[in-house]
Amino acid sequence: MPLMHRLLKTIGLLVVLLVACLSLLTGCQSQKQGEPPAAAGVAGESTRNSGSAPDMLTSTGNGVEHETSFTLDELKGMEDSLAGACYSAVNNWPAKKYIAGKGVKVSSLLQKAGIKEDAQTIIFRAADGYNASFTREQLEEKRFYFPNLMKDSTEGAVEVPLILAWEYKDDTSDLNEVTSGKLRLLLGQTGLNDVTTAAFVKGVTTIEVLTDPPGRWSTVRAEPAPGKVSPGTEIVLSHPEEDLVKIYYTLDGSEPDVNSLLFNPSTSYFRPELNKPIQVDRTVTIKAVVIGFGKHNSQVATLKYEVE
Ligand SMILES: Nc1nc2c(c(=O)[nH]1)N[C@H]1C(S)=C(S)[C@@H](COP(=O)(O)O)O[C@H]1N2
Ligand SMILES: [Mo]
Repeated sequence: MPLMHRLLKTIGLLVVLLVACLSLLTGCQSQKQGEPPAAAGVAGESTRNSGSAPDMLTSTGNGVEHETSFTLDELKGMEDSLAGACYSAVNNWPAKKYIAGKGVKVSSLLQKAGIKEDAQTIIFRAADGYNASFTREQLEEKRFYFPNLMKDSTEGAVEVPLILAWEYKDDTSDLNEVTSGKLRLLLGQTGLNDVTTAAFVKGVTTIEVLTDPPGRWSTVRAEPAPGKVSPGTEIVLSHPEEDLVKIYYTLDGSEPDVNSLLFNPSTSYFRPELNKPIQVDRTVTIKAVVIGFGKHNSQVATLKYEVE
């Protein structure tokens, strides 16, 4: 029956169109990892980036088989490697925010450059001299978008890839609002307390991949030193590079990690008053670890305070 046939075809087409429209409207959460981003935002680009030399992104260093350089247009053409996602982030103020962005997956770029098995340190360098350094583990570990970051809940967490984004927007979780800009590194959080914004390098020009060992953050310092203390003693944890690292600790004897209590939510130059001493009223063991981009986690310090 040709009429029936045509009717079914029309309905089928309508359904496809409807699904396409819906997926555009719902933005971030519906966009699957690895799915090429929709074309929204591309239109305004020629006016925003007019005149300047083509942006190049170079992957180099003794940790790759061959140096690779790509123009922005070449990056945009890597259809199998594109991704669009929302990112949750916490900064050193400390404030929380969302960033939506579209770009190319860092893992794909490193593959194209032939990242070596013994590559250990990856540095993202920007034109202004700013850079962010990662251990290989930090680059490859699972990172998430926490849609309920503002409610301090991990509910609905979505794993998101590291990308170099050419379209993005701060303070939104709506992928439809992104606009063109210089290549920016976007990454997810390993936990709700993971302070990541310093690693959101703007204007990335070079990815340097090195076989050099990244080293390990030194162990946390504690003042007063562990031992017998009077009730109400305030323990201050510190680190020689305290503005580059976060100190996480537990009071229940468990191993500290990025999901533990955060001793220094602020850097020393923002709101140091938020980095509160730990008051000890009864015998307690503080276990503390130092975590920061570019080096392996410190050894865990086990600090036992006996209250007499
Ligand atoms: N190229 C470059 N990228 C950079 C920085 C910088 O100084 N230069 N500052 C970083 C820091 S410390 C933060 S907190 C964020 C600030 O991003 P925002 O301006 O979008 O808030 O960018 C990061 N990326
Ligand atoms: Mo920052």
